[in-house]
Amino acid sequence: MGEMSRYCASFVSYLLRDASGRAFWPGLTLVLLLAVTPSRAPAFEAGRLKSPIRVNDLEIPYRVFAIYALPGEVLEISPVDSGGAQALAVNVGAGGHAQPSAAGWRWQAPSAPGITTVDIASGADRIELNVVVLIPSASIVDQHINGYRLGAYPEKPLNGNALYLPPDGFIELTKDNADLQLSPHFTLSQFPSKQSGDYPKYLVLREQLLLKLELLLEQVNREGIAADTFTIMSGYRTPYYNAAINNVPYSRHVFGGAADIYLDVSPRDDVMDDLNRDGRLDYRDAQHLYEIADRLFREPKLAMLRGGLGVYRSNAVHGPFLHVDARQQRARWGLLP
Ligand SMILES: [Ca+2]
Ligand SMILES: [Ca+2]
Repeated sequence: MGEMSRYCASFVSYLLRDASGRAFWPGLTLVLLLAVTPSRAPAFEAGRLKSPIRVNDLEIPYRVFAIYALPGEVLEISPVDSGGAQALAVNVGAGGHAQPSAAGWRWQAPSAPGITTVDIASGADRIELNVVVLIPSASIVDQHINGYRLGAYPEKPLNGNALYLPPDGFIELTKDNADLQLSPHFTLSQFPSKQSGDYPKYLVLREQLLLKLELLLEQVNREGIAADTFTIMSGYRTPYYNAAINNVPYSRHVFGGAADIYLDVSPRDDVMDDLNRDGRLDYRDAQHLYEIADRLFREPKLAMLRGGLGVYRSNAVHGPFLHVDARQQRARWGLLP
């Protein structure tokens, strides 16, 4: 027995017996209480602002968030509650410029691709806005950017919907920026296409997808499942990789608007946890996640994020998972409960 366990054993024995060696009931009660009190995971911290800010049309309720801009693009940054430019103090970030506008600030992105952090103070809130300045699509040569294979986007958008237009620009993912925080609980490293190939990698992401994932993660925690992120089994897919796995060309994954996710905390073993606590790991656990998501995105105030949800069972190469996407219209498919 080690020094520490000897000490613990004699401490327990001291609590259980009084000086004359008889049972000591208050001590026994204390030992029992310590034994049955579950150890608590730290409470989930959603990372929300007291008052959200708006960047163009996007409402951002988080203290850290990434948005995407082309070189030199101008963004309108304003408080959601009134107050205009006076309500926000904007530290423009390397290479950025800002000037007051009617609603808040007009911020102009640097002319070179890269990442610049705009620090914004709004009352007692501090917001870290990570602006990723994209590599313009004009850099695509023969379906590659900088040697990374993209493949070809469909030439015409699906049903004329602008959400299905080829991207204007791409995020450059390097070893150095992989830990970039996209939102309070997700980093850039979780989203690239799963194809082989070294850094730099290139991808696109839609801000609405990160808003959806954050809202769902918060709700999952509210319903008693402690988790600080989802595992992103598949986030962005290049058209090349998407075709290689025989998926439909207009998949939301190739437009950066979809993620196939599962929750893997206990045990952390690269597959979904037994979320419905029936002692089995199967598609019903993906259905459990679906039910939380579907209930959440039915809320009228989240109508903009109702989008797509699909439930998938396990197969030879993956466990059960939930597909989440940020298309505009509601779509539900797969093994629905
Ligand atoms: Ca697991
Ligand atoms: Ca289960």
